[in-house]
Amino acid sequence: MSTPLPGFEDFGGPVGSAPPGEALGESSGAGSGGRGAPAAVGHAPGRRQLAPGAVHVPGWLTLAQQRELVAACRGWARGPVPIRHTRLPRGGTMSVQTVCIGWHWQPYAYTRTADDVNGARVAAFPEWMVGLGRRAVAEAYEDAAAGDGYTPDTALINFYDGQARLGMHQDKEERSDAPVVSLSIGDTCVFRFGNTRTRTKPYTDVELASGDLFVFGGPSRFAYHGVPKVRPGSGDPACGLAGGRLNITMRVTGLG
Ligand SMILES: O=C(O)CCC(=O)C(=O)O
Repeated sequence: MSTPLPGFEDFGGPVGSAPPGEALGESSGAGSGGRGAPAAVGHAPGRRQLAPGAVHVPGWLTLAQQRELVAACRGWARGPVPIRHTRLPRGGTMSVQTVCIGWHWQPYAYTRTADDVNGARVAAFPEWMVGLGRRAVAEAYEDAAAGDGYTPDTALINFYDGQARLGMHQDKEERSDAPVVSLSIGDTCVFRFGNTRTRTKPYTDVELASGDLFVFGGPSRFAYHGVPKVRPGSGDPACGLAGGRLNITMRVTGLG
């Protein structure tokens, strides 16, 4: 992978590293603690349910948490599997750039090694991110038990420059119907959240800004969704990104 990433350069930290998550271990209004800690339920101002099981929580991450996540993602983007434009089976590449942790996703399966990139085993899914996922689910669903029962084991980390898009698709390679937790950092995007039957209407367009949380599970887990537009220059560089948009989706693969 040799492509420079506008707005995502100046990678920090050693290859494959992730920070201990000092800010990420703190409450973001959603409780605290790591993997073993119970996910407490906090108050989420602006929380909005788009459909049953699909919840948007604006401004869920603090700026400090966003910066830590950006630093962690920069480390993962360097390796052991570098971030890349995913190649599609019928030719062509995705405009978004992706790196995975825990499990490697390529269309349309999960593997431990990135056989379509460099054959390396992907970085481990860190404990602190499990805790973050638990707090996200608890907060979005206002249900501590839902958070406690959530153990994500993979994340797709997508970087969008101003031109990148993501077509309407379902996340359906997982053998689990546990929720998907989506965190957005940097430029605002239009996130299109549809229905479970077709990639066309009806759908709802929602703006996902830096720090926003979006969780989709339950009856919405297999809804079509996509990113038709990113708004270049809309992000605050204090989030750690000079430009572009970073999105992290945590999932439970259900694979052993
Ligand atoms: O970037 C986003 O907000 C959505 C990402 C997504 O749909 C995916 O990774 O499957």
